[in-house]
Amino acid sequence: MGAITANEIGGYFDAAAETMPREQLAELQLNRLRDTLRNAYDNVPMQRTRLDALGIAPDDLCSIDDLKHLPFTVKADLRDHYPFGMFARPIDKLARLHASSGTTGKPTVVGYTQADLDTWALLMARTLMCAGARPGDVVHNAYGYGLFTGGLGAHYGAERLGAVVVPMSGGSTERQVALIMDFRARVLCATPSYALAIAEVAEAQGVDLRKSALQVGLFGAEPWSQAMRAEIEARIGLKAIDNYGLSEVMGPGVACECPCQNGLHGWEDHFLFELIDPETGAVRGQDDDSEAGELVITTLSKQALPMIRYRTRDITRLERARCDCGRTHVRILRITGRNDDMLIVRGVNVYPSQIEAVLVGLPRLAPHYQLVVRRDGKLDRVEVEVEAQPAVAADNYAAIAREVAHHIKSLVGISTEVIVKAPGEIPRSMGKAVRVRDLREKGA
Ligand code: DLL
Repeated sequence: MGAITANEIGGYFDAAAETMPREQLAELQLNRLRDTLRNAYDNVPMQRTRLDALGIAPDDLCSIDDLKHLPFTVKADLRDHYPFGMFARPIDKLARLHASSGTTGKPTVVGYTQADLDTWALLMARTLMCAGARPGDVVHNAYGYGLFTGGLGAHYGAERLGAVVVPMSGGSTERQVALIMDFRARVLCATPSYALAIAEVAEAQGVDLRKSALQVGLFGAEPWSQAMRAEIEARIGLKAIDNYGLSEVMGPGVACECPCQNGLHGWEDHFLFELIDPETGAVRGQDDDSEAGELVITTLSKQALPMIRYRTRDITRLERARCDCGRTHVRILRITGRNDDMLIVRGVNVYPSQIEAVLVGLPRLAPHYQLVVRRDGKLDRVEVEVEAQPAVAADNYAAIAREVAHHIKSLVGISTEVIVKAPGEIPRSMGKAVRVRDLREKGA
């Protein structure tokens, strides 16, 4: 893509908020944090019990720095108080519920008042504009609609921006390609893995998406590497923008890159971001932001589900220097992965995205892969299944596999068994891609 134009950078949805001087932002945050704590204390029995046990009253809060004395909230708290026990409003005061798929145990349920939905739409409109979308754009929304927050989150944000939203959801990929072309979509919202699946189907149909009207892609909901970004940008011919969020604190619209693509602006007038040491829970000071840690988020404006120091399990770094786009909010650097997805292979900690960074872009491989984790006695063993490009003869698969294993060993530092598969053999995702098949529990 070409150089960043002034128009791309200069587009603020909410200039006063996005470029607010830091001192003013700090004052706003403290006031909102007090209100949030009061809301949680008065209306969520579990939060009141926790704060009482620590001898903390909402009015004790003197500065944002006091945040570190507040207790963490974790995913298990939502499960333990399933379905509505963490809500600060009675169910008849809510306007919507969303829930995680809950692969293990009960799903986590999140609720919104109408005011929460309005804030969400506003922040998602801000996010879309930050990414480069503009009022009047056709926004092709391929995030899944339903209990997942991606589809409806992007939908209402696009409407609030004044864009024209095409509510596609995931699936019917051939139809997606046809409508992107026919409706002249300028913006594509999807998980990065699904964007790639759309590109692949388009190529198989002989459609060149690089000649479509698409210019901006808002991709998120799963970890993806810089290599994957380059691949998507080259194949679809758009600027691939990373956006981050999670249902427990809202959904998409928590943080988004601007066209500078150097970190995701976290909307600090509505959320507080901290980094902690995932082992000890100790807060990293602002001087240690360059060291990776677990992201902890506190909501500042949510009514139905105020979240105090929610441990996201997401590993990242923070950048506080001001961005060239003029926004003053902290930048969250690319999420390396989730703490739960970290593999420990012979003592080496590895995230799937590090392996992705090696695989994607290798000339004879397609950017589709899965990691299979097994246990050999006490040691974890990782098999890397990756697809060959269609032009590669099957006779070469074994030699390519040896070469790729060598690359992974030298760049990531772990020994893996690489299995090169024929085109189409790795399952394609319509939403969040399954990158790891963990067979350890099953004793395989
Ligand atoms: O994935 C919300 C979302 C929808 C974000 C659409 C962006 C776009 P959950 O299903 O609750 O919510 O999953 C949240 O997904 O804790 C991260 O582990 C991961 N995740 C989300 N965005 C990114 C990203 C939505 N840009 C969980 N990079 C989070 C890496 C991401 N991981």
